Amino acid sequence: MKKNKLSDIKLEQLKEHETDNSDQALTTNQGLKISNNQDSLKSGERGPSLLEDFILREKITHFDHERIPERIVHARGSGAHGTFKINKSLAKYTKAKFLSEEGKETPVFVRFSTVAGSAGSTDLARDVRGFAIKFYTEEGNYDLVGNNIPVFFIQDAMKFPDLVHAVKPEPDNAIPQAASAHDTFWDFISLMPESMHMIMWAMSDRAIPRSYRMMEGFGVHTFKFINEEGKIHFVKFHFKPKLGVHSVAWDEATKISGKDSDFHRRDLWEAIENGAFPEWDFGVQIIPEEDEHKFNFDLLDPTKLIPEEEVPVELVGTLTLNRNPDNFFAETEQIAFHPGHLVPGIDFTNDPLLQGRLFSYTDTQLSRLGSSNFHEIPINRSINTVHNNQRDGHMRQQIVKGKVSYEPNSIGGGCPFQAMWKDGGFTSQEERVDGKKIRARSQSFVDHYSQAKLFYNSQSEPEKMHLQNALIFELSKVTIPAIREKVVGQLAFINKDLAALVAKKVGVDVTKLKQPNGSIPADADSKTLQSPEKEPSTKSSDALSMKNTVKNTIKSRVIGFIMENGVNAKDVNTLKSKLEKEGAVIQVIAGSLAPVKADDGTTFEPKHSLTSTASVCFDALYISSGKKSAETLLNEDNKPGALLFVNEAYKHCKAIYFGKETDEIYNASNVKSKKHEDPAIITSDNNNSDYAFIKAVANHRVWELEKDRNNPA
Ligand code: HDD
Repeated sequence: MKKNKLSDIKLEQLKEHETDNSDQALTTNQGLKISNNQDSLKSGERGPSLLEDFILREKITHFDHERIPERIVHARGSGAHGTFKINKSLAKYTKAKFLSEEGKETPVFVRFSTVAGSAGSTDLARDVRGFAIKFYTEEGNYDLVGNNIPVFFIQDAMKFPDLVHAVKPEPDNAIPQAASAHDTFWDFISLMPESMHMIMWAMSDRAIPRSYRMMEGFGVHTFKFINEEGKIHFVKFHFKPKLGVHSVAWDEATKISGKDSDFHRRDLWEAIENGAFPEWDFGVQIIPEEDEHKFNFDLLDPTKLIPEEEVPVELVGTLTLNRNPDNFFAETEQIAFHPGHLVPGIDFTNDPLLQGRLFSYTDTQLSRLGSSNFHEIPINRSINTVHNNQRDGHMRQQIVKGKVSYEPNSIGGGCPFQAMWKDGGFTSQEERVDGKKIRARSQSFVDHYSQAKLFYNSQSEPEKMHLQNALIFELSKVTIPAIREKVVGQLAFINKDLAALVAKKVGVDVTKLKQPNGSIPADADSKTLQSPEKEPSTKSSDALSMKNTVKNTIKSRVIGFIMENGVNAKDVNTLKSKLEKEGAVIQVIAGSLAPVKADDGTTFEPKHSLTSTASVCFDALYISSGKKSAETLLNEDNKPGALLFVNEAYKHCKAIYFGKETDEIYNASNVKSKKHEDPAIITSDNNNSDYAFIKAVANHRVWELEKDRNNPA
């Protein structure tokens, strides 16, 4: 990594706090060397411990206080350091230096998260993912606290505690963990029509990503850019992963949760350790101030996105993650984000969800991190020195010299002094606010289904099927029939076929369906459930379907090479080096962890045995060439494991490459595709089979063939 100056400053700042224990004696917190860390101080060998044992007391006391409250939402997460580079200046729109000086690199820390689960919950929950970025700019910290979904469930922060209470484990028995598939969540949703757009996203494949590295990031709200002249543009922030947007199947997600519940955390960590640095293109949708009311929705409404067909995303920067944290707690856990951490040139809007967030984030850090001095924790410190008159408080670190802690002052020569706008002083954007004090929702926010329709209409057939199945799964866990009915009633406003399909599976009689407004349609077949609501201005948007994502790389994809003794070393090594050249990660899987003896006397070291892992943990499989290897994989010991691998990978539409002389495995498996007809099933007699395999892995999955392969694995 080529370090620029700002990255160096952040690195040095963190380094000051690093401790290396190599060659060091154990000490107490006071620096006293400890000679015995095994036994407490006792009155006689078999006697009681002594209160005066300050070493034992210190150790136990510190241990007793190790835990801090987990985040009320987004408790489960993983983070990494990196850089943000602006490739095309945005000076026309914003005076923010990190966005306006072309080529400038800014150090960042990014934390990804799930929302509902506890800190120890599975990574593969069906959930929204947090995508929070702290930019350590020379003008102070700028935080973009976004998600992998561009809209939100609710329009006003007033409803946030209700939403979170509804999705979290139910209060009487604390069930279920990290899941929205339960009564209280769907009860709330059924009564909140504004949530339906986000529900479409949350039930789509976006909620079960293959990797944090393969998700989009969105600022969600509309923000304001202000340039040197004080001119305003509205802006939406986007991050598009260079590896494309990819997901797993729900069946895989549930199995990965059992096999490796740290799947996303491990994936991010290993990719960075292996030098496969995750990258995103940074893009903006810019709307001139005078166009604020040009849309058929309100820009302040966080349940709406701006279709890329209406305002294209201009790609202007690159986000790269290139360094794992040294200490999870010190960095990933203690990082404190806040949408109100701004720099000059960026301001918020009157979006009522964002306005409420501006209060919540500092407030939560006070109980989570325990002190108003949380900004002094190394990961939270800005790279420019903080100068102000705030003082004292728990765990104060800064030693501010002199007598003065007030302003104005003459004793301190008037310092620290106020900075003018032209000198980088932040000024809130002047805006005429002239209205009645009112506790109400704007009429311009009353359109709850049009963009839900846009999203559903934009999905490919397999994506629609996944979304339907997700709704069926979730609603089938709802025990109260009236809630299921109400949700189906909501779905009917989006798409009558979707509603009818879900209704059938969750035992809802559409003829008796209550409409959200409480009326029961007189002659209610699925046709009469059609919504009278507004139609979306854009009918379908390519950007909303993962079908149209990047599919030209196999970088960092994990490919399992299944093999046993007698494997064809030449074939394995040739394919391995071709795949590695493209950036893929190869892991050998065998009947046991014993080295595999190849046909030429060389050996391969298995990373896994057939029983220690499962196909759900891999992107693609190679059934390694070699008759003897194939026969051994089908012996009594290995057969169930080997076939389960192949059958599950097939069911999940992954690329499988049958090497030479492995026909027996092909024939014994559930693979029904005719040779050469299925782009994901490669056999050694395919034309240019190695290349065909690379192409199939890059395609991620053949979801369009999924319907035909729901055979038992
Ligand atoms: Fe929030 C954490 C994203 C609405 C209150 N939020 C949190 C995190 C992310 C988001 C990514 C985790 C940050 C981290 O990794 O530490 N939140 C969002 C988005 C929202 C949103 C994209 C809507 C567009 N949030 C929202 C509202 C409120 C909060 C309306 C309250 C009124 N969010 C919080 C919080 C959290 C938080 C309670 C918990 C831990 C934390 O802040 O530091 O303050």
